[in-house]
Amino acid sequence: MPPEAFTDLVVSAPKSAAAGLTAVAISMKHVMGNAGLMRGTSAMLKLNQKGGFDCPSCAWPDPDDHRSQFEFCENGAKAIASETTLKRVTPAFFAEHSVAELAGKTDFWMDQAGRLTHPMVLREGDTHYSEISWDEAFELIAKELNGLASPDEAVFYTSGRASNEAAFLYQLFARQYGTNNLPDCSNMCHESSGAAMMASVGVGKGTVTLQDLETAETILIFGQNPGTNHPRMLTSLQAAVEGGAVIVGVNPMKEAGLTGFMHPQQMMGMLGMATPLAEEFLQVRQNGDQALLKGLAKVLVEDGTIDEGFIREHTAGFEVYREHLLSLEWAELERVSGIERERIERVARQCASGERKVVTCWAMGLTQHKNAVATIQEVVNLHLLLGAIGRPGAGLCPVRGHSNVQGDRTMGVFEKMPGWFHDAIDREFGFESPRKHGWDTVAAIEAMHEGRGKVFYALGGNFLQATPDTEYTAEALRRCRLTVHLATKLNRSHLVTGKVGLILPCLGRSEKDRTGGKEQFVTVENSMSVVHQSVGHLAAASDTLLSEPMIIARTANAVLKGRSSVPWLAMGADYDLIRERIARVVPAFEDFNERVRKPGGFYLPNSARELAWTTESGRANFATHALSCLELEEGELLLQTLRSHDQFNTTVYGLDDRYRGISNERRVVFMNPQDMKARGIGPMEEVNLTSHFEGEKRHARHYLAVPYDLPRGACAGYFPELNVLVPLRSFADVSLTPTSKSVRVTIELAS
Ligand SMILES: Nc1nc2c(c(=O)[nH]1)N[C@H]1C(S)=C(S)[C@@H](COP(=O)(O)OP(=O)(O)OC[C@H]3O[C@@H](n4cnc5c(=O)[nH]c(N)nc54)[C@H](O)[C@@H]3O)O[C@H]1N2
Ligand SMILES: Nc1nc2c(c(=O)[nH]1)N[C@H]1C(S)=C(S)[C@@H](COP(=O)(O)OP(=O)(O)OC[C@H]3O[C@@H](n4cnc5c(=O)[nH]c(N)nc54)[C@H](O)[C@@H]3O)O[C@H]1N2
Ligand SMILES: [Mo]
Repeated sequence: MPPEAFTDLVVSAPKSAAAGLTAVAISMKHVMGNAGLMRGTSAMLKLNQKGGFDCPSCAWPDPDDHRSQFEFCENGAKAIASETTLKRVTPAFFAEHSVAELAGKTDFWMDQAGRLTHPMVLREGDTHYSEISWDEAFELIAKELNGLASPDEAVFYTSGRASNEAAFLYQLFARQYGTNNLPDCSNMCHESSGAAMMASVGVGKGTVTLQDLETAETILIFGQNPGTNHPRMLTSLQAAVEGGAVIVGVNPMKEAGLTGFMHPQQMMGMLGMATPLAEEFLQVRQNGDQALLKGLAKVLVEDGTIDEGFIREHTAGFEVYREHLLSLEWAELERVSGIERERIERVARQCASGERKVVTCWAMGLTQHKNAVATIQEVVNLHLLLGAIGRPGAGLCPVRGHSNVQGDRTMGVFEKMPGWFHDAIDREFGFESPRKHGWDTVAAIEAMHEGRGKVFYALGGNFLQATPDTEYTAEALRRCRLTVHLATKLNRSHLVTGKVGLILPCLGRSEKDRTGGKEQFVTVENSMSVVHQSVGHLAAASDTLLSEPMIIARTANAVLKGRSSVPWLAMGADYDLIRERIARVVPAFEDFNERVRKPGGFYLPNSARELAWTTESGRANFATHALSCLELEEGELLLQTLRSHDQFNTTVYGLDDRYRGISNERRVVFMNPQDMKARGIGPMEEVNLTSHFEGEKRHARHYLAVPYDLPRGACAGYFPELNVLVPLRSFADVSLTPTSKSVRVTIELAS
């Protein structure tokens, strides 16, 4: 596990606005520092442009028509800098550093080491990785996979950066090999949103476009930190504010990106003036959103400002929901949400004002709790009461994380795809895919720990660091016969291997892909269901790299030799052939090759947006759940694990969290000053954290306590380090998403 040394914390006042000139300076520093002047500039100018490549950072969409020359943000720049770095992790690097030595380095150090260049193997008993040829690597995988007693002993993980083409080939390979064990990062991310929305409105994706957001009258932002994680969203929020929208931020932390925004490309931003954003900021209690949402809905019902026509025509379950709302006590809603009735009434009346053009955005602050699905269904309930769905300027906006996490699902990366999808691939490829549901992330970890999962193959990501219960997951991976990682950069998952470990290095998004001797492009789907091209322009980091589709195709070809009629190698060498198959299997992808070549790509249809309800009831469902909130025991605090400004998930770009006033340290825990006082903890004093779950205790030692404006009982620290505290079996009802934002902890002074 990473070292526990401090790196010299400097704390200053948190910022009240995001972006501005500092952001421009910092983007340039990251890109130029890492990639060199020419490589860096040419990468940035192609970013998110038609004919350029899709930013490998977040999934926020690009404007349909008015792209500026700089369609990127500070954190996109950091992602590009990290990928286009001139440093290399070569066979010589691995000869110099043993695996044990590498495991003692920080995640930040590993990212700084540079790009992986050669396929590498760590054989049983070896202390160092050594080079292996591509052919030999594929043969090794084939031998292990074909030696398993059942295909269900293999696990195929996907991280959300994989292209549609790679994802489609990958799930096809796993299914023809014979398993649905396809866990993905979505299991830890927006699974709760998908599960909630599918049951309520029949689709698991957002129903709005950028245009809707920019023309909304009210925008509710729950549990999201756009200034850091979706900075380009701030441009749309600013446009909405200029059009008269009221923004309501709901968050236990006063995030800079919610309270103000300085646009770096505009003079006002240069001068350091912020456009005020959240007009109403509700500092909700940690996990208190469900109560707040019920309060908003109760006001609408009691005021009689609901859309009765919409409810009659489109919905089911209203009466039961109405009775439930009327039975709730205000005192209880105020206590659980931490927000006074008067403010809840004010926001509800804002939502009901004008043409009721309301957009609700949310991210991990809602999805990673035990009652996440119920809470998100409460968001949907609110929109159904207002009729605020499927109308211009109104709708649901789960803001996705990884740049193609939504597309990966569309392509069938899911442990439980519906029957029609299986029928379609069976018909297209002439085999019978398994129908038994596979393992999601949590189930896969348990299976590997118990010896039921024996081979682990990862299409990108950093499974060990991203998943809960780091020690337990590490042991699960060590018990495998083989672990395989398709990756661009070295990470900790590569250092905790099965008996044999393989690293297969691949091309990044920013790079020219000349697989099969021709210029290839890939496609992605953003958070608003636009499918478009991504074309890399830089020279490959190394001549030895293969593309993701080619690595998957060659894996499949080696494993399924003689057992498959799928033309793996031909598809791996020509992505048009993959897209032809996608067009025949995945709905709404007809003429994919032709349509995706049009600049800007195309929108996928969304039935809820069309007011067509593909639910069991054939209507949009009000979901009625009892009021719930995680109640703490005496002395406990509720810890959330979140992202700093200098990281992309488990990739750490730097040690600052600028907007929260933190410099040069990640080992911090943000606490309410009174909670600190009650424990005799002074500012910046060293503390130990213990998490509590069903009698089990987990520990994180040597953190510095930073007093912060948080509700009583809430505290916060950074993922991935604090994943050691997240219990594997603490997950959301229905979606099984780990409860990374609801960890019961006690904190005491380190002695
Ligand atoms: N630069 C950068 N961009 C990224 C990422 C990155 O790591 N770096 N990650 C990408 C990915 S995969 C994802 S999923 C997204 C994540 O984007 P976010 O969801 O914005 O990420 P988190 O840092 O987890 O922040 C969660 C927010 O929810 C708030 N919160 C926590 N608990 C609660 C609660 O109980 N109620 C409410 N209302 N709020 C709460 C936190 O205070 C914080 O503001 O970003 C994507 N974009
Ligand atoms: N405690 C806690 N845990 C969390 C979260 C949290 O908020 N709190 N958030 C969860 C969320 S929302 C998510 S999405 C997951 C993220 O989980 P993952 O997706 O598994 O993790 P990442 O850090 O995004 O993966 C980074 C690695 O991907 C590889 N990579 C980068 N680019 C490419 C590429 O183009 N191709 C390939 N093949 N590999 C590439 C690099 O080797 C890099 O080290 O973590 C989850 N875990
Ligand atoms: Mo995510």
